[in-house]
Amino acid sequence: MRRLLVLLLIFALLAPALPAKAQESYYALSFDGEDDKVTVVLSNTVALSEYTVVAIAKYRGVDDDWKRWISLWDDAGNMIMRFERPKDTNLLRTHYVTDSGVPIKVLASDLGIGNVFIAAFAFKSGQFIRYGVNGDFYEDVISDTYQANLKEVHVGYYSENTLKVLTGNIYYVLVYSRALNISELESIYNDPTNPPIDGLVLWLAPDSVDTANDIWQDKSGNGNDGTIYGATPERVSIPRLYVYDANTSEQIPYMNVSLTLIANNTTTSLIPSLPILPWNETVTLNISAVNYESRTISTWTGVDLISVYLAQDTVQLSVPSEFNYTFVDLATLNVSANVSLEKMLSLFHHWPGGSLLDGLFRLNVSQFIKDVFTFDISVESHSFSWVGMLITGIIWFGAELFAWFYFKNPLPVIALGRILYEGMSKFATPAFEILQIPIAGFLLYMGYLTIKMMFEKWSGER
Ligand SMILES: [Ca+2]
Repeated sequence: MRRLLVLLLIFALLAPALPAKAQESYYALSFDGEDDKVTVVLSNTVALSEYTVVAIAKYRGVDDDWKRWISLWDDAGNMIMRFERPKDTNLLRTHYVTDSGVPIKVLASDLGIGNVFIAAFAFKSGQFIRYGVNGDFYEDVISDTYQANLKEVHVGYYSENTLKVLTGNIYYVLVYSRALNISELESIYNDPTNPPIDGLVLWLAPDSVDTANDIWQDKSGNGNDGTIYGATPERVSIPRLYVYDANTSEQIPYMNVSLTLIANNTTTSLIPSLPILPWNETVTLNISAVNYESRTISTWTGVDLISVYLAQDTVQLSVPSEFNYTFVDLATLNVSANVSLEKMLSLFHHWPGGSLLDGLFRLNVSQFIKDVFTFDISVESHSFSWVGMLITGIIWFGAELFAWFYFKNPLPVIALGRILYEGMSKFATPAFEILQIPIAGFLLYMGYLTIKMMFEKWSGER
């Protein structure tokens, strides 16, 4: 009996974790640019001397009409604020009413067609406005005052008389009866699924579209549901995207991450904290982050979770442009980028002439040649010991293999070998210290063998 209870207990603990949670039913509201709209009439009028409006949307096209796609209205039928796209542009602007007029604030000058963006505008009477797009938020001090009684929020259009319907999609709307601070706006950008709830008046989200009843349900708890007139719910997939540092496994903040969808030779940017994707399709995504190498992945959008590990940018060594190779990427050679190149190369400076090795090892060939020809042999030849010669030889050999391995082409290798040969002969010929002659001979023979091997490989004899 006790054993059965223990089994039941184990099962009860495990059971909730066993079935994979299916993605919610997410919908985007698509507006046709003509007569589609979603109207929210507040269950209770809200007195505002400050407020915040946040929306996630996308322009599907540009047209020659002004599109006032979110607007707040008071109980006397006057506009309080609006988001709009001026005709023939990708601009995002806000008009907000004050006692001294209706100032305009440009939030973004080019949002691009098809890019999903998050827009925010906050007003506090007589104090400031805060605004921004996609995680970058700003504050302006203002002296304008205004107080209103919020009654209606129009989503996708302006007013019954002047529709000005968006050609695009709206995914998400928040309205607050207070001016959120910048860190709160950032927190919404980093996780739109958990916005601050203090002062929240309206919250329309992709998981609150009631397609059966044409209602966009309000998740704020205030019962301010929107009524859908004509706007088409389009099913979308919204997996969670987590982007990690490949070395530390720590999550990279969304503020530093860029996400783009690649389809039909076009790229559109998405919000990494809320990747709104086509429903149940296989898509190609590019994920990049500041100081990380980007990755392109292909994934089915029906998954709950996409985890991506990004490698930190590696040390990049420049080689002369005449080789037509811009970068040698250490990561390609599986050289750990954690080794401090500076520290390693500084060791060479213990030997006279070590700066030559330094330049050589960085593949800074032009600096190397300069060093070679400006090296004052009469002063330094005796102190340029055979140890330095030997190290130079080893590095010569290593550099040639290195170049061969990377370029898979003998030309840069031969060029490098030639440069090294010239450099070595500069030291070997005028300095008649007895040890330097056989060492120089050995190095030249080794270089000859290396280049011969490259030729054989090139001609297919190896
Ligand atoms: Ca319509």
